[in-house]
Amino acid sequence: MPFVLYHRCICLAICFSMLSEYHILCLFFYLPLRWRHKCKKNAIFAHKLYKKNMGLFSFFSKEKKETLDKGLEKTKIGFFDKIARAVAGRDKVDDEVLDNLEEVLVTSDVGVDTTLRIIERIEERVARDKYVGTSELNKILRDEIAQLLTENNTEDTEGFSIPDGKRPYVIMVVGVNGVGKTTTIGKLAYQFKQAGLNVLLGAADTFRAAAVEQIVIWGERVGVPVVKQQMGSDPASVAFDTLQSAIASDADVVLIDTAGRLHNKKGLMDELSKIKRVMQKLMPDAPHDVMLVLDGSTGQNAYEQAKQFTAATEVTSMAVTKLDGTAKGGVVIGISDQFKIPVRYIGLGERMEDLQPFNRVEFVDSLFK
Ligand SMILES: Nc1nc2c(ncn2[C@@H]2O[C@H](COP(=O)(O)OP(=O)(O)OP(=O)(O)O)[C@@H](O)[C@H]2O)c(=O)[nH]1
Ligand SMILES: [Mg+2]
Repeated sequence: MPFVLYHRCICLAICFSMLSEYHILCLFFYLPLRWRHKCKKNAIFAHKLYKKNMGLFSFFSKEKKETLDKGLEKTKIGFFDKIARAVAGRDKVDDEVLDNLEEVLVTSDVGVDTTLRIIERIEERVARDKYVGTSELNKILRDEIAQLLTENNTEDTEGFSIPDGKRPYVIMVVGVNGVGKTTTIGKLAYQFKQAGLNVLLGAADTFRAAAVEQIVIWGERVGVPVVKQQMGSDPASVAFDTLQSAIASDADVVLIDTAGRLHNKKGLMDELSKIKRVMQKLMPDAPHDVMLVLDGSTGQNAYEQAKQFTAATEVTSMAVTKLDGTAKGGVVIGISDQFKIPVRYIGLGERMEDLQPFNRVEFVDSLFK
């Protein structure tokens, strides 16, 4: 044993032999106290960290809310203008006000069926409460629309998580030309990446050279790899390559871009089936989500597209884009009410941050704020 160590051991033994029972008792209590103090310090640190993160979280949700409010501004202005005109000079919600309100909802692209359901609910409420003043109409409308939408059996999803055993999770994005498919893919890739997921994009719109370029630019912007082939190559082959590469690289999510197509073009609709079949050779349950993108600024057209596209091919979710810059945002209410397929996302601008999970209560709140 080296001398220094030997010396220290001797000193420690002497010190210990000099300790009274009192000292040993103190040590016995002091150590746990010190340990508690350390734990407490850790707890304070953890609390501070939590508060800091909550601060960050509320900052993000505040920013999200602002984007939603701003994106729905035009719809809101148009809607309230019409409501103000519908109730002008009247104190009480009566048959005439309800007739006017029906017209307001239909002309705000809410859709006839959903409008009738909303009016029916308000009629019931007016009959129940006997006297309903027009000043309360906005609040009642907000309540009834929110209630109507949340009665649907699909749940709002805040964020995204990969279901068990579905990794890589494959989302194939479909829709007619120019509705915002590629842009939505870019925004989704951004969101997934922010959430810490490994994302891979497949440039299966091989119809135009610019389409491949566009998704490559999104990939660079977001920092996500893109699998591509030359323009004119088989989209199914690109999808196959993408999924193969995702499996090999242990990716979490795959987003497949497809060319815009009309529901009645049989050849093009068959191409979608082929893309699915080919991917299923690698992963029998792929694609896990077929997302239909609809351009909200086309109002009732978007609704018709949803009807026709969902009848022509299997669609499992929807995204409604371009709600900013349009007064036709009410269409989301009709689509969300009328279709069993959930609206998962809404597009509120061209920036990568401008896509939000569709939360029905938040949407209606923002509309009536
Ligand atoms: N203001 C606004 N513009 C959007 C939104 N989403 C997409 N766009 C714009 O809509 C245009 C068409 O978007 P794309 O993503 O190219 O549409 P696409 O469906 O991929 O088009 P094709 O591939 O030609 O069928 C682009 O100029 C986008 O910037 C949105 O939420 N708000
Ligand atoms: Mg595109």
